[in-house]
Amino acid sequence: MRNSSYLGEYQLRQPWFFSKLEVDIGKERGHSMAQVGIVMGSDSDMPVMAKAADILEELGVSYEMTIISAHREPDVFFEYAKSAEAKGFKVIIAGAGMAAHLPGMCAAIFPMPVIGIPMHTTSLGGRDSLYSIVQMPSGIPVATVAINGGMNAGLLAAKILATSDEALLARLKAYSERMKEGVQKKDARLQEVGYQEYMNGK
Ligand code: RP5
Repeated sequence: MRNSSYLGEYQLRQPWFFSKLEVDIGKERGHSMAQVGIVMGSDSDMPVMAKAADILEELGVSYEMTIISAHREPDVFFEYAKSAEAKGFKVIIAGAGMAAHLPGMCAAIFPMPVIGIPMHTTSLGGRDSLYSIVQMPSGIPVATVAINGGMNAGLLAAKILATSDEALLARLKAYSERMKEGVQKKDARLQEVGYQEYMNGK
């Protein structure tokens, strides 16, 4: 079973006026609520946001993925942000590009951590998104990852949750160990064959 919410994986376009009802139905059926809300400003952000979902799946963290444009549908956005705590989210990962207000506005409303992912853009190379997300005023923090940093956003969300979840912490440590072994394997091959054959074999 995948770890997305019981309402279905890669949940696109959620009618938020149903969300309270869904939370109640979920509780009655004994389903666990998604711990992480993944929200993006457009489906053009999906390839980057999918990387956050992928690592959460690998680590066994439940999430719910949604497309909501803070600019094009502000009413839907406000409903999402206002109901996020009641839905059981502990962290929101919000990705957006250009004048990227979605993460900051999530942080203005949602009382728990918000992680922002600035999207790469064609006109300004993602600096527009980065500055829009990282330059938050005092009092409203957004933990901003690198431009297109979907995977690190997912990992950071898992690490936040791991502060109160020992099993998840163990899975994160095992993940780090696998990463280390991967690098060591590469170096062992480099030492064995030299850089020229290493490059040819890639
Ligand atoms: C932002 O505008 C989205 O997050 C996206 O990165 C950018 C462009 O959106 P589309 O025109 O591709 O829908 O709100």
